[in-house]
Amino acid sequence: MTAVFGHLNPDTDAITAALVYAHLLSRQGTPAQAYRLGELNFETAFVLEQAGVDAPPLLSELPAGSEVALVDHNESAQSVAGLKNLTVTHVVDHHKLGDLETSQPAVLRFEPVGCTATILMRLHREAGLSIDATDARLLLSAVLSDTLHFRSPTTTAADREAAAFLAPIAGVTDVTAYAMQMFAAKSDLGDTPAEKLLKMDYKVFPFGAGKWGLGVIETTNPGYVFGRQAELLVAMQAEKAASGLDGVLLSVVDILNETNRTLVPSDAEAAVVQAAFGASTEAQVADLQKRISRKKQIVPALEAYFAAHA
Ligand SMILES: [Mn+2]
Repeated sequence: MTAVFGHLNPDTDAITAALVYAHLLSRQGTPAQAYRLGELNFETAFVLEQAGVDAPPLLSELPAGSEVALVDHNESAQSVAGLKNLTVTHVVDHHKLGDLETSQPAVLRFEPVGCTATILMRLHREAGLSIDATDARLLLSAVLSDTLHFRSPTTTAADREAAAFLAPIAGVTDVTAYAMQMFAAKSDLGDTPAEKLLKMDYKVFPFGAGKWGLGVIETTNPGYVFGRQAELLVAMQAEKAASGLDGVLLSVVDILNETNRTLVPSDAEAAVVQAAFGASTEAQVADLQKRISRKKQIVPALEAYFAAHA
């Protein structure tokens, strides 16, 4: 049984891609089981409830040599502990290639599109396989989530085509209204502890000789998040110390206005932010303006900075 999973601190794409790819692999003769590497965020919980689908089980540890399929990630820092001891048989991803190593030839499908779901839709069509209403809803939800309803600069024509193809199969007649429901669910953060808010959409990247943690909170209600700024900065400092990181940033992305104001816990990060983005930090907040994509706008600028200062 191949274990299929998306990245740590999973988002909607990571969860739905695992579910749909496990289903596709099984239909193609490779028995597979979807897993998750963390708690569902509020948007993903809403999506699964709407689709009438249970969350995949939490993956803790796999015996060495177990066959795994990675979706929506490929870097070991974002994957299950001990990935190097597992047999990666498949990767379907839309992120930059990181430190991926395989012990055997593997099926690799990478495309520079806005969402893993877009690639999964193509895999079905290339195989001549239909997509049922449930899988179509899961995939559509992931497209809307990852592209922020086509607002993100990561959005491609292929993502728009995928959504247009999937919506009627999913029975979603008003895609905009459904996207707004998803974003409302995502923004309803209640009394979630600050440490959890930081980690909800959080990835660790190797930069230069060190590692940085980059969190994002995509919300229609940034005022709520900034109301908790002091707690979040404390949580960021604590995570930096606990995980031995060189820097931590938390970007608060206003989905509707397409802006990014980023929390900066110390002068060390502020100096890098100034150099990499030309943005000054005032009262521990840097205005990164229209840079709303971690993948396309935040990580490349930081990589370029660290490459130049190695
Ligand atoms: Mn994704």
